[in-house]
Amino acid sequence: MMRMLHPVRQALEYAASQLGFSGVGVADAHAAQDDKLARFVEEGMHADMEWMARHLPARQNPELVLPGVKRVIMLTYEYPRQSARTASGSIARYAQGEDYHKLLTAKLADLDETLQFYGGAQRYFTDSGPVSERFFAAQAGLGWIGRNGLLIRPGRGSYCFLASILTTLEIPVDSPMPDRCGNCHRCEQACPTGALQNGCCDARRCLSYWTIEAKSAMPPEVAALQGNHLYGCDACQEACPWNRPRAGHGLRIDPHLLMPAALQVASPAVLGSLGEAEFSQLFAGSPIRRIGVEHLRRNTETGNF
Ligand code: B12
Ligand code: SF4
Ligand code: SF4
Repeated sequence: MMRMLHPVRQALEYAASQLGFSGVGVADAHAAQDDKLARFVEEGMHADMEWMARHLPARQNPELVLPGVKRVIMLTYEYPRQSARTASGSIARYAQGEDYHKLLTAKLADLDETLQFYGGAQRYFTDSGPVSERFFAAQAGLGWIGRNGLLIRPGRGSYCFLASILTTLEIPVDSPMPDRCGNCHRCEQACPTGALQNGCCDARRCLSYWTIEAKSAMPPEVAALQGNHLYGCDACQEACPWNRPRAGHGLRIDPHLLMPAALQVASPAVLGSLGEAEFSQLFAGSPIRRIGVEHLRRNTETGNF
């Protein structure tokens, strides 16, 4: 029997796929959230990302973000699966090409227009908004949250961005799927710094935090474990059997997200000696530009390439 789609859902799915999104799910904006995020902040696992404490009330109550909100539409967008290990050391897959914040925000604006046509008021975000994206993606049936803390999709794995649209439209919701990590603990075992515990990543130990977000210098005990991680870390994703080589086969990867040749050949020594102007030129349009030349230099000094 043919599945009858709600008209807004049908329009949304069509527009999202035209824009290159690989998945769409809908969650109840008022779905009960647990206290993991509050505990994360209380215990100081957010390190110096003080905006996480500021965002807490809004994350726990989407009504504060968009009055009258009914649904959170969650979207996935694929990023390259192949390793971004180059002469430069290891760069997290998501960050090898253009900045996804800009790329996806423009696409979300298009989807907002589609939803306005149906009478909806929307707010949309990717990463930087006060929305628990992994929680809502799991609620929207797009996957489950693995022991590495990431959203994992059967057959597709975790190499994707998440984006969210809060809407006042009452679209039918999807159902969450069961956790399929089973007895596997490979991500925890593969984490170079032991940052993963009880399905949560403690930013105070995470290389992604220290090489991207941290304002202060990496402590020596973490630096000793940095290895060749120049920017971000994918170790807990690389270890995951759901990211096996054929996962996501046939899914389109946006060419804007691939690493430019100039970065492929730059060694850590070269990157560590860049001046402001050269840094801005090499990383124009890249998410790496946000950390600034000083932080990149620090990463080249503490790592082992
Ligand atoms: C802060 C942040 C970080 C910090 C802190 C990491 C962390 N512990 O979350 C740092 C800088 C370290 C980081 C690193 C990375 N990040 Co980050 N990060 C975020 C951000 C902005 C907030 C995450 C957050 O609030 N964490 C705190 C935890 C406690 O809350 P949570 O994520 O909402 O997840 C909890 C709940 O969902 C709850 N939960 C789980 N299941 C269930 C079920 C039910 C029923 C309930 C009630 C609750 C519940 O438990 C979860 C885990 O504790 C999100 C974007 C966003 N706005 O959500 C991106 C985001 C999570 N990051 C992302 C990525 C890609 C990464 C990296 C892989 C980047 C890299 N390669 O270097 C690493 C991976 C590290 C890891 N294993 O988590 C993606 C994840 C995509 C995906 N497939 O899941 C996101 C969604 C950004 C995006 N828009 O694409 N990140
Ligand atoms: S990103 Fe790296 S350091 Fe952070 S939890 Fe994953 S494996 Fe550990
Ligand atoms: S490595 Fe294993 S435990 Fe970790 S997220 Fe993947 S399936 Fe789950």
